[in-house]
Amino acid sequence: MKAGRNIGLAALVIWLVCLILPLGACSKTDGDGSGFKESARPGDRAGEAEHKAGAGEAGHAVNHSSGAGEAGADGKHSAEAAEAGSSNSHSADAESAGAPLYDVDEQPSVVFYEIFVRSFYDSDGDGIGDLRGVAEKLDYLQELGIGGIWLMPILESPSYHGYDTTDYYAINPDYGTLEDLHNLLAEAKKRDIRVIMDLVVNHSSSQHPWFKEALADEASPYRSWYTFASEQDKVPADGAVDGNPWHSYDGGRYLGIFWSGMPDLNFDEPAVRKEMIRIGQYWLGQGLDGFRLDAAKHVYGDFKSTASSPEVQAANRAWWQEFRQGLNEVNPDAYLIGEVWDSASIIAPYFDQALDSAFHFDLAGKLLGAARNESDPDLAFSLGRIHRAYEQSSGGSFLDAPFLSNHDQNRVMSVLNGNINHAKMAAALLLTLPGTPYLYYGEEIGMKGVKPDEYIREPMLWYADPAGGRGESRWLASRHNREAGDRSVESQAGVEGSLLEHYRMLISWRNAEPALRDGAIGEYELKAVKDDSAPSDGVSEALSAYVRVTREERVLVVHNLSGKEHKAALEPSTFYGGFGELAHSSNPQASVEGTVLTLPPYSTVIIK
Ligand SMILES: [Ca+2]
Ligand SMILES: [Ca+2]
Repeated sequence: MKAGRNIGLAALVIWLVCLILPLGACSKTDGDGSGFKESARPGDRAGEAEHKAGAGEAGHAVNHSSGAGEAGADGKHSAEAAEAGSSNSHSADAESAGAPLYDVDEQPSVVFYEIFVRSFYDSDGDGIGDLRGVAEKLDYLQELGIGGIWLMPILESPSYHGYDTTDYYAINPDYGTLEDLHNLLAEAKKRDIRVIMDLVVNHSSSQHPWFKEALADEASPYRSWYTFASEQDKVPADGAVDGNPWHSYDGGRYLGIFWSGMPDLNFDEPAVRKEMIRIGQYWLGQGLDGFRLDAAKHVYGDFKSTASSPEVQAANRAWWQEFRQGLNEVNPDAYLIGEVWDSASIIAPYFDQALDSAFHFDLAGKLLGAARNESDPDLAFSLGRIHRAYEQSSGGSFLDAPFLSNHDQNRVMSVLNGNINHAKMAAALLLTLPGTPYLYYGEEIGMKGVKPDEYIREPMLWYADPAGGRGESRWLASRHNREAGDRSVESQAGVEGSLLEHYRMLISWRNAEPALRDGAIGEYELKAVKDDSAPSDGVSEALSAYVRVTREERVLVVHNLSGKEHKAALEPSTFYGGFGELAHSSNPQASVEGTVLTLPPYSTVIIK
């Protein structure tokens, strides 16, 4: 059932080359016979290839692609296969066998919400957000339509952010107790909200007893848990993260690629691997649903010159596979999402029996750029290509994880210069894509934030009054959101046209439409409107259209990213058939009359 399982070697090579080339190098607009225009994903390209080869019949393309898809990513093969009639799963066969209508790799999803606990909601009035506070705001998250929460680090740590752990078995007392976590997990479960937390295994805190012992005593069993060098040793100095990765102490140097306070753990030491698996098992045992794995590619990727080498990547993958296997003993359904801040070709191997999901960093910039430039990012083509790679690597079980920004990046509303229309369109793109979309707390109310890091992690604004109110965190004086005004939950909840209500609406569409929630992405070409009174010069670049498709259903998503009204003709797709029923619309002025779609400025529609 999986596309391209029998992919030809030549096609694989071309596909890999395309994957590492800059976007656009293999763009469908090239039309240069590279074969990529017809590269087959079930449900899109194959249908077109067939159509071109003259073998397509209306209503007959459904599920053809499995045959064409198996012929490989090389469109020429697909076309030949179709022309030769060798496509082996005609819809009639499929129907008689009770097979699905569309042969696609679904990505069952919920919308996740990233929370910096210190900034979210304070339950006990000490000014610091805490776990009881998160529990108190579960109703808010449920009303938003959220199905999962990612808690940034909650384990014991001396820093405000918590990415340097001093006790992997203890809750940070600022945030509460183990009982408070149990309470949060129980309340979340009642609302069908999953909870994962950050787990930081690449490094510990320099204050962790392991490291203190290793530093103090060269004979300590913990010495081999870290990496030491003498001042004279010749060691690579090109840290994978900016800055010198070696830190001097009075006995020599130690490796810490992020910061002197975060010494890297040595995963060639079997005791480290064993301990990290034990820690993962312990927290699953407490009821967590999985982990967000910090710095997943830096476990072995310590130096710039070697971090992307096949050897280092293979070592990373082997470690995460071992971790996954260990967790399976406690909960085979545990959800693992990794921070692999790299291109799709580096990410793909992590899906091989290791991670379930990985954040799509490249896509974040692309979505924000599309909203800002009011220009179609051609998502179906580029995502289709990447998802095929993930599908192969994972055997079909991967989940993409699109997002706009997170705790390491400037906030969406700042990147978009405060333009609420652009923020709405960025959200509309994000929330109509395959995979589990991740929101960053405060994004839904348009909070701003620019680095340094503290100031992209400012207290959540619950109240319109700049003086704040019960539960609002006071651990940091806001720099970018001081004047709450209309940038708060209180001022936007229930207010038509607010960013918060826009997010709620989009998530409610997603939760209501299986194709929008769980479907793969497919291409769809809008056509120019044929109208003698207004001779058309083609479809506007501001219109972005794609199909979302499960095995049983499909919907058409169309965005108008610009401030001008646009029209387009909806002609039946060879593969997906016709679309004509307006199921959801962000603007009541949007319409489908006959085959003519009219989209008001900055609007999104879902058409069946
Ligand atoms: Ca508190
Ligand atoms: Ca490392």
